[in-house]
Amino acid sequence: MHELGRLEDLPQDYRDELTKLNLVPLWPSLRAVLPPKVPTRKTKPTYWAYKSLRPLLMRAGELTPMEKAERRVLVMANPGHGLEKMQASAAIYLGMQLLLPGEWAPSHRHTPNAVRMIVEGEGAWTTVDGEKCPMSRGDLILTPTGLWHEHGHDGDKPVVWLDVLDLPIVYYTETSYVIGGDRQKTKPSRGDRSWTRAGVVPTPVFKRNTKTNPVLRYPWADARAALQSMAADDPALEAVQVTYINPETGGDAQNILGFYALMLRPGQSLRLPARSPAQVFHLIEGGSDGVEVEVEDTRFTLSEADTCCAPGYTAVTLKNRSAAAPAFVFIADESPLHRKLGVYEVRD
Ligand code: 1HN
Repeated sequence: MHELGRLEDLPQDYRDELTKLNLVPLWPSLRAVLPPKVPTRKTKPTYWAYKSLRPLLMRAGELTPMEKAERRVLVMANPGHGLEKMQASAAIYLGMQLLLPGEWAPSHRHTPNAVRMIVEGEGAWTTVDGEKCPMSRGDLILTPTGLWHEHGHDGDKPVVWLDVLDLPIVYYTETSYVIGGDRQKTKPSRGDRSWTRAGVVPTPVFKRNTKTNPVLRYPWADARAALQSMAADDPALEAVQVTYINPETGGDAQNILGFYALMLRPGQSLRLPARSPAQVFHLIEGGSDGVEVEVEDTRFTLSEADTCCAPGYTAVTLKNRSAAAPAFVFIADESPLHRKLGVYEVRD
């Protein structure tokens, strides 16, 4: 592709006239917005060590009371986008949230979709749309768009979770807003009781709901058990992975971001082919040596509770450095969004 004319090639009076009329010549910027073959990605491979982040989060617990925070979160920002943008990738927001014993994060609802991956502690809960969801390490709790949610904590030690939201893309489309509310009345669990045992549901069969995902909490014990039986049943299976789905539709659990749990066998190395969506990796459980993540010429070693991200259109290789123990990785990506936009690609 040949070089196009530059802005500087145009006479100043012409450029001034265009600016006055809110006009811009396309050709000086065409290659920037439409680069050949591979998109320009601001998303840089970035790593957040829990060991470094945790003390700062605990300090936030001393420095800022809940009334002054509403949500006490340290945002995990990708420097490629600029830290102030609070983005891990084009569509993914990541943050670590702290709730101390007895604290309460007030009820609100908003347009971005959120999930929480519980990292540490017991005794906290999130009430989503009136359903009280207990939080334990590795559980995935959904707060889909528009649903009321609040967090509380009846335990005696700090609770920390990873928030994953589609906030950047919702904000970009100028559709991001929040509504504050009162403490929710809790109702008996719906999704949790109705859906965690595959193939059987309470009698009489509850009302079908094809609009929203009926599952709000995916217990880690169940996802982990599924991975272990998959690995045991088929020793030749390379990618021992489950997708968090909406059981009503069989589709993704959420509209914009996709969520998965991957088991790496002891010593296993797994190459994930280059695909268009950016991805986030969070180590739920690993052996003592951690999981190595290789993204082009960048390499991170994830210890338990560490998180990293990779841009789209790049292959990622994961290696479980433990020869003795399996490793369990939580993955979030932009696949549902890319499929809906029609831009989803696997490159190799
Ligand atoms: C939010 O509502 C929560 O409810 C956490 O815990 C993080 C980041 C941006 C916007 C809304 C929560 C958030 C958030």
